Amino acid sequence: MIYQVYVRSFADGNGDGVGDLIGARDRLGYLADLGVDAIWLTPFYTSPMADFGYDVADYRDVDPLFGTLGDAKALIDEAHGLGIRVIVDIVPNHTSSAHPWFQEALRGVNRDRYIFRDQPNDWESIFGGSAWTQVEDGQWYLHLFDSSQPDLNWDHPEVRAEFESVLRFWLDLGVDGFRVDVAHGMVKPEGLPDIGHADQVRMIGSDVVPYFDNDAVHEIHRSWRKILDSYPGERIGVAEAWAPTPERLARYVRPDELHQAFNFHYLGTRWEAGPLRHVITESLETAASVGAPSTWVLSNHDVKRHVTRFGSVERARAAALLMLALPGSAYVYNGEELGLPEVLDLPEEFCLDPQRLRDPDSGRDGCRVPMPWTSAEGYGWSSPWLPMPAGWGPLSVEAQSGEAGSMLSLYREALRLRRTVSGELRWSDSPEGTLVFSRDDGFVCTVNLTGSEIAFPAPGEPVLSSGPVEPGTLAPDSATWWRAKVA
Ligand code: ISL
Repeated sequence: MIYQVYVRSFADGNGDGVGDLIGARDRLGYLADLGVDAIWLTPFYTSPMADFGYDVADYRDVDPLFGTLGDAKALIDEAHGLGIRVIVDIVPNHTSSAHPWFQEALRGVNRDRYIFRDQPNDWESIFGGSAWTQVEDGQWYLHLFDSSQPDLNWDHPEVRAEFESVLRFWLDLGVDGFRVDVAHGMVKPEGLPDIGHADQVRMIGSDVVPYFDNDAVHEIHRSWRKILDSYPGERIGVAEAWAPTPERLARYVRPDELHQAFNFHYLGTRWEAGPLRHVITESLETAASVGAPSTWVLSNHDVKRHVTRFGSVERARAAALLMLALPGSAYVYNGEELGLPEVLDLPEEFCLDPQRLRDPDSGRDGCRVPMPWTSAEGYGWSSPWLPMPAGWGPLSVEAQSGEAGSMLSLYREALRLRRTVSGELRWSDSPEGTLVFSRDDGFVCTVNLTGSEIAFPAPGEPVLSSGPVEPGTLAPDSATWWRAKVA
């Protein structure tokens, strides 16, 4: 299991209200105890923070808000000492407008490292509005995200060489891999054709938008794979790619490309047996067709937390046992193991997500509220950068740690048992609204996705359950792990 540390909100080492690398290092013991195999650190590089670090001004340094390069090195080394691998984010589709290259471009020097044109086309930014901004001399530059995130020109050899060098910089420092931001972006189609579609942003993930999932992007991933493979140990690449279908997604994890790709089809599936079974089967088959593991994810810093998406803590508990029973790799977003809900009523003045600034209904602030560590007021934070709701005491790490039935205990236990589970997934027939599958050595997982009890004979001895276990029935919105006797 790979644990996503949203650095800003995970743990604060210097008491300034913003999470940082020292804070994360201080909590490595907690993560080891939870049972994580690796952590993924969201961007901590020098940045004006217009998109909370996904706008990088210096790819080889740490922003003072998060610490120093020495802190990064110490965190990596200490994690390794605990058997935890460290994956860092790399943001290759765009830089910050504060990056020296873009500052040069504004002065008319080496503009071709970015995408400047005399006339804009009709593309819209993911965050809303035109994807083009005009500069003083009349030219326009492309930014698929915020205007402070100009898109790089990946046809330029210097861009390719620079990122290869940045990869080597972090690999030399000891990281175990990269989460590749917008891995389906980077290469734009020849001639930047108009889309001519009125509702472009809603069409992302379809074949309609020509700026994502171009075939030519795979050549970059292949060249990165060669770099990863040239280092000792296993260094991995994880694609953040929003591909229209599982087949298209599987192309990012072909044997000579990246190792994993977040399964956003799974993340996007509602709490219903039929659609979930379909997406699980399809994802396993397509990943296996290229020899890659499936990679499951329920929450991250860009989407509404799944307690809120699914509508209840019971469902989130069951969803955790379902995900952690599946073959492949699972990603857990910090706070998910505490069952944190989306914070829906953040005061407007704190909400600075560029996506929300354009569209108040789509803000990503509510899933980025800091982790409650202690039960007392402040939850272990002094003036957290986003206010933390009243009533989160019982959700804190402190409160849940010693509580047998807590969400945290469920994750800990599931992660411990998961290490003993292997083999392919085999579906069994089961009543409507339920999912039942087995793995090797008699491991069975049952899930009831309905709001009613469903009669089902116990397939073995229960070993872990998200809800009550009654003989002969599956409790509403619950999942159970069983050990059947192997003949
Ligand atoms: O394509 C999308 C949805 O179908 C977008 O969600 C897009 O892939 C996604 O927003 C990319 O997210 C990543 O890059 C962004 C940053 O704001 C996010 O936080 C990051 O996860 C720009 O760097």
